[in-house]
Amino acid sequence: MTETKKKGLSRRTMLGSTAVAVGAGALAAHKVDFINAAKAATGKSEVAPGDLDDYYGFWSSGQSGEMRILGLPSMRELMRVPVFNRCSATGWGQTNESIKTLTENMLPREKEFWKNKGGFPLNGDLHHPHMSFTDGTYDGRYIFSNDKANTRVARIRCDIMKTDKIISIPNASDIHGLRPQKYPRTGYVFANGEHRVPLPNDGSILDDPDKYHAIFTAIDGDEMKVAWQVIVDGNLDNVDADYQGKYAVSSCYNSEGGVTLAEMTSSEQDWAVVFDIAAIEAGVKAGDFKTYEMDVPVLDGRKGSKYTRYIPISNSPHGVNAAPDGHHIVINGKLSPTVSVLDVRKFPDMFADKIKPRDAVVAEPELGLGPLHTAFDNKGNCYTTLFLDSQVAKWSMDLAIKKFAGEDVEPILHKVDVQYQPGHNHTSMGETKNADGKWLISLNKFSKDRFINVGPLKPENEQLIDITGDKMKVVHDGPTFAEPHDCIIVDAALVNPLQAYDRADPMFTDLIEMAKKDGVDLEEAEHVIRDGNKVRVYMHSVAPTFSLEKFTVKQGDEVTIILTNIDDVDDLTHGFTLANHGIAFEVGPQATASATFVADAPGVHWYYCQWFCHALHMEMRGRMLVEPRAS
Ligand code: RUQ
Ligand code: CUA
Repeated sequence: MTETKKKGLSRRTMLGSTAVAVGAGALAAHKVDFINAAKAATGKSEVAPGDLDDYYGFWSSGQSGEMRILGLPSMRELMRVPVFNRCSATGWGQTNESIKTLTENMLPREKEFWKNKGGFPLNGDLHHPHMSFTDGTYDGRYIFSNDKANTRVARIRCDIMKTDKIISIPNASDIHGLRPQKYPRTGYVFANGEHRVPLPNDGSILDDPDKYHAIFTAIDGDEMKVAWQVIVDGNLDNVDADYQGKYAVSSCYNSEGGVTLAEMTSSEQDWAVVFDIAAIEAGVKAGDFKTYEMDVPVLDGRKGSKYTRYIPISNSPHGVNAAPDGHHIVINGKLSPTVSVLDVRKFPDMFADKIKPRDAVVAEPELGLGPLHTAFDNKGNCYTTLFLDSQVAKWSMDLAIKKFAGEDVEPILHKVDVQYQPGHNHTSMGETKNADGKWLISLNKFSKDRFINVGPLKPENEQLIDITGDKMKVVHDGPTFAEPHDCIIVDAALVNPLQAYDRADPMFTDLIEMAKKDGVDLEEAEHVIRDGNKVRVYMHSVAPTFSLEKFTVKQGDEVTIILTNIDDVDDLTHGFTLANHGIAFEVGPQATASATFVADAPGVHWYYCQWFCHALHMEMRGRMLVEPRAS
């Protein structure tokens, strides 16, 4: 573990042993109960108060724009990580540091577009959170996720569970499917531009859908820069990568090239598109591309291209899921009751034109109505959500392949009812080579009658299913707010977040630079620096005080508050709320955060700490005195 974690005094210990000394007695008695409570003799999914979960669940939140962290198997919601949304609690979208993350990689046209609309989009539609991989399994570095609403991809650091990069994807429209490269490492993050738009989309082409394109993007996950893009036929939906690091596969609907629902679903046949990564990289090297926005190489991967192959699949396939056996990729039929299984070992021959694309299909079991996504255990079994049937089907990969080859066998092993209409599902470690076959989550789009009525807008329902036996067993209902499309379930041992920030964290680099120029040391800070009508107020927090009890500015000054939390105890977060100015942000132990505003209103304005930190938390406050403008 890190230095900080070792040296940091545990707040649990602090509250348990030295509570009186820090004046938090009442708080302590309450919290001590949590320590090492004996495991109650309950069902496997129940985690007794004080006991810890075995897995981290990283949950998307759809149109809420954030990522959520759950503990499994308890299904307790542990944290919300703001990404594409604004967050009133943490100040995400308001601190200078978060605004930098939200805006630094916008495209020039977006900067122009958002200039008079607050500077950046306030919403997001986060569908697919996936962890970075090394050698086919999770490595605990990052979570990557898409924003379908504003064509962006974000990266969340797993050491601090904060978003550190957001990039806009040029040339594409509405990033939907997203998956990291599994081998040798991430590496690339593959992102599907779902909707077809003109290229360039600058108004020169409008109601001429024949000239619209969907774009497949490979992002360099270390640099968070677009590496290359490929034009495809049809609309891209979901994507996954193989376990060899050679191919990515996307589901691709609307082979018709239509723009209305009737047009898009008229053909009986769509595709899985396979991208040959080495061939594309060679194409980039050889200069076989055009550029549109941002000098990103855009290769032509439409039908007939050497960079892609189009495998015919029944109408409108949806989820793409690589099995932990390393060889099979399942394409989920959606409008067809079947899933199609591709064998990646056939891809080299397919690209060499020795076999037809369709020959890469090695199984196509009929599972039920509306197959959307498939998850896997460690015994060769697959679990597919059936949206229309409101069921999960468990089936055997091996038997499905045998049946496709003509043997008289039944691949479906069991079906379980879920409540209701599942979209994604996910097994513990199931998108890695270390699938462990313990838990399955079914993310159901409707909860209907499962909970007491909360008005016309209902929660969704996420069900935990025990898959250790022959038959699946639903063991828990978990209501959620809009709209966890997708999740991953990660062995808790692989994720090791810090207890406090490292003062050398790159997040603070700009602030350290600024303080240096002002001749201020952030940790010692109690300084008000005037620079024309710009005022920089440096202070620190140590429970239960701010180092500045008051500061004075003039009406009309542009004020920047720079707050450093010098407390070094875990779970000792402070906050800064400036009353009647819309300013509020979190500052974690050993962190610095800043926010800038104009002091327009003469008078006395209190600032206070809004994160409960101490028995005297309510007293942690100070005054901003604003002198009226001389008239
Ligand atoms: S997709 S319900 Cu946005 Cu993940 Cu399949
Ligand atoms: Cu500091 Cu509450």
